[in-house]
Amino acid sequence: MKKYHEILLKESKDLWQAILDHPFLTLTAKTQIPDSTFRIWMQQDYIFVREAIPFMAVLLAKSPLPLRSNFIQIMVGLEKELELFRKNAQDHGVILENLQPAPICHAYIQFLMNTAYRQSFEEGFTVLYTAEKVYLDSWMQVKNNLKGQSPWQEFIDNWTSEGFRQYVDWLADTLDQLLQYKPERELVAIRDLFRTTARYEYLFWEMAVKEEKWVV
Ligand code: MP5
Repeated sequence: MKKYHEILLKESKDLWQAILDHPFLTLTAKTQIPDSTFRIWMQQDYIFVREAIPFMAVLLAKSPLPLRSNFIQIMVGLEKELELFRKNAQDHGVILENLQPAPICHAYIQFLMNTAYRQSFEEGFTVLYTAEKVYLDSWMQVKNNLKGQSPWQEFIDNWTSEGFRQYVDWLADTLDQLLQYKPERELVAIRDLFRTTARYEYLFWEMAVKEEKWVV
């Protein structure tokens, strides 16, 4: 079986390295990330995870029968993850009520929903795989370079757990199966979605570090 996920990753090596080298991750690993920066990420990622649930629901509606139960489990996992955000928000005095998505978070969510609603299941699944793979690799990068004790340890643990790694491995295998026998025309669209998703992921870290806001 052709390992499409490896081909996609190889083609975007430059972009992947830029994500892993992003100051948000290097500063978090050095425990030098300003609290204000991490809080912005937390608030925006809370919105992102919350809105990932309807994204998954649309994918579930389009999914082949054998994958339905996986999507149900994924959605339950997201609800638990929101709980992790709420607990840490309370511990660190971060407000999660009445949040507004910053421009990049807003655009990324629109992109997720648009892909899920308007494009094929395989295309939506590609976006899902890419986003989860970025989080696994990004937080592994933090974990592997961590100096001392992080105040944000629970987030590091969440996306570097054995369970999360197995989930991302499953996404990679399933993506490979879904893409077998696809015509070249569709693979072009898949490549484009993979890269666009990774680019949004880069900008998501950037948004937190630069404190990106709507201008007016
Ligand atoms: C994920 C996330 C991982 N939480 N935020 C962004 C911007 N990208 C990817 O998704 P999940 O569902 O939290 O594992």
